[in-house]
Amino acid sequence: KDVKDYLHLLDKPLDEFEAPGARNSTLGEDALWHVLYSLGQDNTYLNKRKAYWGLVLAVRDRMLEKWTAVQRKYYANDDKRLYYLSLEFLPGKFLRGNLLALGLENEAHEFLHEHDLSLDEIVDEECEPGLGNGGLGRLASCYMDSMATLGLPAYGYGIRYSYGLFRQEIRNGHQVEQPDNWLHEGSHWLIPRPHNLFPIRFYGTVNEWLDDDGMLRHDWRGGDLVMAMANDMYVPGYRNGHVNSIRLWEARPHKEFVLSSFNAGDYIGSVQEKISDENISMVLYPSDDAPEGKTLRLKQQYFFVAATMRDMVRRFKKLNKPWDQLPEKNVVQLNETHPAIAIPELMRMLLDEELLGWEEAWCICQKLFAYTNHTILPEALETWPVKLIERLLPRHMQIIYEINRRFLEEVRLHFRDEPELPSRVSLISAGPEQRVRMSHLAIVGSFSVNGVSSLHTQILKDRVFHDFIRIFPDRFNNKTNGITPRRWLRQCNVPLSWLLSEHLGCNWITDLTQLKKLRELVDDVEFRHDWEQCRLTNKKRLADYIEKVNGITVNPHSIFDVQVKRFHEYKRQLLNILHIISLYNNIRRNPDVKMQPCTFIFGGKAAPSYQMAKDIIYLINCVARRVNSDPHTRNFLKVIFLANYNVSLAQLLVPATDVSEQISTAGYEASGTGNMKFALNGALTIGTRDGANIEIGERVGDGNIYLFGLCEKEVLALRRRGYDPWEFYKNDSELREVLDMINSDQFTPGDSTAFSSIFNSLLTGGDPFMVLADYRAYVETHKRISHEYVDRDLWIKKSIMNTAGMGYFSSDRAVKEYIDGIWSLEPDV
Ligand code: 475
Repeated sequence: KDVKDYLHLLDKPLDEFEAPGARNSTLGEDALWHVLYSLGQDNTYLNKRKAYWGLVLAVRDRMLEKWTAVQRKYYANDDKRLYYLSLEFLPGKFLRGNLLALGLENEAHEFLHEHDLSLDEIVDEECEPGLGNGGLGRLASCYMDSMATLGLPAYGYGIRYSYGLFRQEIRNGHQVEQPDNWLHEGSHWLIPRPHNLFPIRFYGTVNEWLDDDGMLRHDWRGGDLVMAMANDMYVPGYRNGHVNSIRLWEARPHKEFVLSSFNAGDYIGSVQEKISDENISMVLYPSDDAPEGKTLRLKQQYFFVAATMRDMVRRFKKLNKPWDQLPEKNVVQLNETHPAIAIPELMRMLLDEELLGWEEAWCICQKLFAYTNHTILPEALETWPVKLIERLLPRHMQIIYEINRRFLEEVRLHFRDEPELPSRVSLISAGPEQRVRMSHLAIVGSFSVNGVSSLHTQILKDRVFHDFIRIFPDRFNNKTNGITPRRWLRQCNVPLSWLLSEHLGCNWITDLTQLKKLRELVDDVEFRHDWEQCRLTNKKRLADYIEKVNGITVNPHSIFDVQVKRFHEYKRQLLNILHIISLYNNIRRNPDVKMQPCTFIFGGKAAPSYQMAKDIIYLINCVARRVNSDPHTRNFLKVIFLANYNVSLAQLLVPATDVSEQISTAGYEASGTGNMKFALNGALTIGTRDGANIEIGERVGDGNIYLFGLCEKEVLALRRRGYDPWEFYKNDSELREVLDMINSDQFTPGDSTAFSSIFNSLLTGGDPFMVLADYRAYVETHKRISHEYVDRDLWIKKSIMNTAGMGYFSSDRAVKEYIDGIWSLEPDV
C-alpha cells in the first residue's frame, strides 16, 4: 500500500492543533520557491539534493512562525523557564521527525511524488549531527522532544561543535577514526544569530576594591576574550503547535585580527590567534564515561556556561524583578557535572557585577540549580587541578574556596564527632595535586541531585555520595530515564506503529501507557500473525542494509541478536563474543546439530585512546571473518560488525532486533536507554540485573525477559571475598577452550599475541568486570532463548508483552516527573 493512504490512520488529526489553510501556499510550493530564491538554483527540475534543501527551508519557515509565537507567549505569561545545560546533544536526523511533528508528512510525500522522488531517498541526503557521545547526549535530545510535546517553556543550551564525534571506519578489523565534518555543506536546521554575541574571558587577574559600604569587592579583568555566538536549533512538539529551541554557542575571535601584530607585520601570527580562539568550539571530546583532563575541555565548559548564564540573566532583566525572584522564574538542570562551573559563574556575576552580598547570592544559586548524575565509574567523576582553574578562571577558584570554607564550617558544626567527614566531602581533594571535585560542587550548589534509575540512585545514596545524604537528606531523588516514542517507535517502526494505531487508536504516541491494552490482544491469532509480519519486514530491511554495506547475506529468519552501544569493558561486549566462539566450537563439533540460525550484530565506537576497547572491536571482527567464511557453520552462525553506529543506524536496527543484549556488570550501567528502545519495539532482553533492566523486568514481567548473572550485591560480595577468575578457567572446559583460542593465532593466523592483552586482563589482570564469573549463566540463558525462539507462538506473545509493558519508559513520563519533583513548571497544554 502507498504510504499516503495510511498516514492519516497513524497520527492525531491535524485540525486538532492547526486550522488547515493557515498558510496560503503548500509545502511543495514553498520548497520550490526556496530552491530558486534561497539556494539560487534552477527549480524547473529537481534532484535529491535540491528537493532536500528546499524542503528543509520550507519546514523551517513553519517552525520559525510557531517558535516566535511561543516565545512571545512565554514573555506575556511571565512563565518560569527551564534551562537544560548539556555539553552534548544527539538529535539524529531532523527532516522526518520535524515533518511528523508538524503534520507535514503527507504534503511532503505528495510533493516528492510529483517529482518522482521519495521521502526515503531524500532523508539520505541529510547528515546526522553527532554532537554527543552516547547515552547522555541522546537522553538530552529525548527530553527536548518531550518538553516541546508537553508545551514546556524550556531551552536547551550547548556547544555548536564544528566536528562531531568521529566517524568510525573498520579497516582490516581495526577501528579507524575519521573527522566528522558535519557542517561541510552547511545546515539549514541551525540558524546563526550573529547579534547574540557575548564576550567570554579566560585567564586574567582579580582586583579588589572597597564599595561605598566598605565591603570588599572583586573585579576580574585582563586575560583573553573570546566571543560566544548563538546558533539555534528548533524542536517542534508533536502536533501541538509548540516549538522550542536549543541554543548552541560557537566560538568566534574577539577581534578579527590582533591589530598590534598585524601592524607589526606579523600577519600569520595575528591570524593564528584568531584560529586558537575558534578552537574552543572546534571538536567534541570523544570519551564517554571518562572525562578528558585537557585545558581545552575546561575552556569549552566555561565558555558555554558563561554565555548561557549571560543569556538567562539578559532575559530575566527584561522582567524588572528583584534578584531573589531569579529562581522563581528560572531553573537550571545540569546534565552531569560538565556544566557545574555555572554555579561559581553565577555567583561571580551576582557578587562582582550585580554587587549582591554573599548570602543573598548563594541563596539564589542553591534554589536555581539541579544536578543529574549519569555515572558512578570512579574514573568518570570529574575533577580539575586547582592550579589549572586558578590560572584559567582565577575568580572562580576564589569563589569555590569560599563556598567550600562555608560548607565545611557547617559540616564541622553539625557533625562534631566525625573529624574525618569534612575532608571526605570537601570540594577540594587533598594529595600531591589538589583538585576540585566537580560532583561535590554540583551537590553543594544545587537543590536537587538525581540518579537515572532506581538502582543507580540507590548506589549513589549508599556508596558514591553516602556522606552527603546525611548532610542533605532531602536533596537526593530518582528520575528513571525515558525515551521518546515519537522517534523510537512512530518514526523508526512504521509497520508496527500502523498496527498499533489500527488496534489502539493513535493516542499512544503521546500517552505511551496505552500500550498496556496490547495485553488483551496476545491471544488473538490474527494479531500475532500481523505482529510477526511487521517484525519480518523490519528484519528484511536490515538484512538488505547488511548485504549492501558489509557484503554479507544474512537469513532474515535467523535470530537477530544485537549489541550496539559504546565499547567499554563494563558493558562486556567480551562476554558476548566469548559465547559466540563457544557456539562456533559446538557447531563444528556437531555438524548435524539442530539449532536455530543466529545472526549476532555488533556496533559501537571506542574512545580513540581506549586501547582495550579497540582490541575488543578487533577481536569481534577477527571472529566474524573466521566464522562467516567457515562452510561448516555458515548456515547457522553469522557475526556482523556494523561500522559507525549512530542514531540513524539505531533507528534501522532497533525495530529489527529479536534479542537485545544488555549485559553490563551489575552496578555499573547507570540506566541504559538502548535497553528501552529495543524492548519498546518488541525485542526480548537478555540482561543483567543492572540499571533500568531491573525496572524493565518489573514492567514486562519476569517471564518475558531473560535476566541472568550476579546482581550488584553479589558482585560486591564476591569482590570482597576475593574473586579468582582462574577458578572459572580451570573448572569450565568450554570456557577454557575459548580463552585458549583467543590466546593463540586461531583468529589471527600467524600472530598469536594479537589478543594477549584481553586474555591477560581476564586472567592475570583479575577480570575486573567479572566476565568469567557470569559466563556460564550467560551461555545457559542463550540456550534457553534459542530453544524458546523456535516456539513462534510463545515468542511472539512475549514480544507483544514487552511492547505492552514499556509505556512507563516514555520520556514524557520522565519529564513530567522532573516537572513535578524538581522544576515546578507549568506545562502549556
Ligand atoms: C550512562 N557520559 C547510561 C545514560 O542517563 C545512561 C561522562 C563523562 C564524560 C563524557 N561523557 C560521559 C556519561 O557519563 C554517560 O553517557 N552516561 C550514560 O548516561 C543516560 O543511560 O547508563 O552510562
